[in-house]
Amino acid sequence: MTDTTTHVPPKYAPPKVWKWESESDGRFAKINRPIAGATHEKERPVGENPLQLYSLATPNGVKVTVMLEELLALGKKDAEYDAWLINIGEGDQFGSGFVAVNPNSKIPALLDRSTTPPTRVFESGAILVYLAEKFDAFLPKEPSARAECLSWLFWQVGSTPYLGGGFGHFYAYAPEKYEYPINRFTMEVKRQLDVLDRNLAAREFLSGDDYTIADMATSPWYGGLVLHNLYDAAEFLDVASYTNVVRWASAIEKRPAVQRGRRVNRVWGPEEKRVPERHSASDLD
Ligand SMILES: N[C@@H](CCC(=O)N[C@@H](CS)C(=O)NCC(=O)O)C(=O)O
Repeated sequence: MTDTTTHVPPKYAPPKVWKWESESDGRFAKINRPIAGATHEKERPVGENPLQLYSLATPNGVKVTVMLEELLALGKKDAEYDAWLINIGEGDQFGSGFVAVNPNSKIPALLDRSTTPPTRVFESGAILVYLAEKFDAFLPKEPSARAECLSWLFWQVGSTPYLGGGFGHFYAYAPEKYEYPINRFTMEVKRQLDVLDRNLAAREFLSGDDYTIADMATSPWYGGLVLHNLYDAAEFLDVASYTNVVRWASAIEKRPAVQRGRRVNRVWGPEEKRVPERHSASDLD
């Protein structure tokens, strides 16, 4: 990302060695920590299905529940899953059982019990690739098409932290509004939207004619921005001007599996759209 700095912020002089002020304010102050590892002993629940998902219906979580619902819609019966709620606001991601599946303490995390020994997968991009390979779906096999799909998948994984952790944090969540970081991350997010918009001008989906894991990873974030006023920023970012992104996100959102996946592990919004845990298809029917 290009640095557009022209001045040094006047007030804060970093100390020689940074110290953890656990009393700091801000929306995530209670869960942000400078150390990894579990904070408490807590067993991880395990259900009957081959796949055990530990998650929450944030955009990163929805990527995986959409993929699982898409696989089930294709008739891949072994993609049946239990989706357990990890409430990150309450610190569930720091329980010992969860940390054993994801040492990075972030949702989503997957445990595949159909392998011996069970396979743990963390990082949403890695989970999507694992499921795509296991079920032979939504990731092209031909090397050039596969490279294009993985390029867009990795683009999402590398780019979106500037949207969420950068723009979203400073524009929507930071206790005070600072022009410098908001300008910096707005510039980058608008550039990312333009990258997507130009790509989607010539293609139906991110990597070509087919809907793939690259679209599943990217649409919950940038679709949220252009269709659902994510971070209350639709007007500020002029999202309607990215017409190809709007067209692509709207088409994806109409898919029944996407509608289903978005409800899993959701504990906010309209009551009828909340499915805190999912253990069988009937939880969503
Ligand atoms: N790169 C990770 C990011 C996952 C992530 O940031 N998850 C957030 C929720 S969207 C989380 O669990 N945050 C809890 C925390 O940071 O303590 C992925 O793609 O899986």
